[in-house]
Amino acid sequence: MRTLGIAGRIRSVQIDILTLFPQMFQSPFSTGILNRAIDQGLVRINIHNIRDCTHDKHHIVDDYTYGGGAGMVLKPEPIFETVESIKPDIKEGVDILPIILLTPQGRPFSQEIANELSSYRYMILICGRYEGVDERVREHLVTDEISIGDYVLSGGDLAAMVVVDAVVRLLPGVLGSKASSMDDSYAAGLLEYPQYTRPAVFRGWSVPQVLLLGNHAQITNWRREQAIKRTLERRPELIDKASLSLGERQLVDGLRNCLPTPPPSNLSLTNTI
Ligand code: 6GU
Repeated sequence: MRTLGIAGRIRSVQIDILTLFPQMFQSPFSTGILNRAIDQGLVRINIHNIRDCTHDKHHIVDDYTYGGGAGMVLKPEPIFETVESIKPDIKEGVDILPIILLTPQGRPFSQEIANELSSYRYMILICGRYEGVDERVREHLVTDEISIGDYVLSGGDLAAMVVVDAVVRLLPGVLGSKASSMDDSYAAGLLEYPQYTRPAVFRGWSVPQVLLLGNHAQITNWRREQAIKRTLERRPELIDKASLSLGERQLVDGLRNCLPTPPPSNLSLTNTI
């Protein structure tokens, strides 16, 4: 589904987030680009406290794990009920509504998944917690599971914020055209080239001459070459998937032959400054 309506008018996107810690979302969603996107009505974000859909006196959301073992498990009822309370709000596309569980067991989040999600008008994000969520939520409620990397967080909340940030900045009208065209270079699968601002000489360190001469073709070439070199040095696994011209492929082959062998990964955090 496209987010652009008839005559290219921008339609807003609605994201509903289920969490046990609604207060965590306040600051990230009230600053910067996300805040502006919300103010401009380009995205509507509703935060739901899962605890509000409990019916017992103590508002219990978790329970012991069947079969024994450490850690509590999120109960299914409040999660199902919260999602069911949101659905009537969603007029069209309820049949293709993504309901995403944020969990370390999910598929690894990427720019590609952010692009894919940015084409939906509605989505529901469920923040799991690392001890676990009742498996029936996975089996009978969610349509997708996402992880933001191979490390363990105490809950899916921070992961949901990461996903929302990456998706919202792709929505039409959220970034100015300048910033979004910069994104194209990332979409090409390369790391960003080095950037400089004034002064031209800082503590004796000069900005590369090519950037000061104003020859735009040369600057474009230099930046592209720097982006390729940097990607090859830091993320060689990205290079094969990047969209490169024939000439650029030849440059890569040349660089591969003269690059020093990378240090063992346990040394890669040290630098030479
Ligand atoms: Cl989505 N949740 C948790 N708890 N830990 C994570 C994660 C998600 N992604 C990476 N680590």
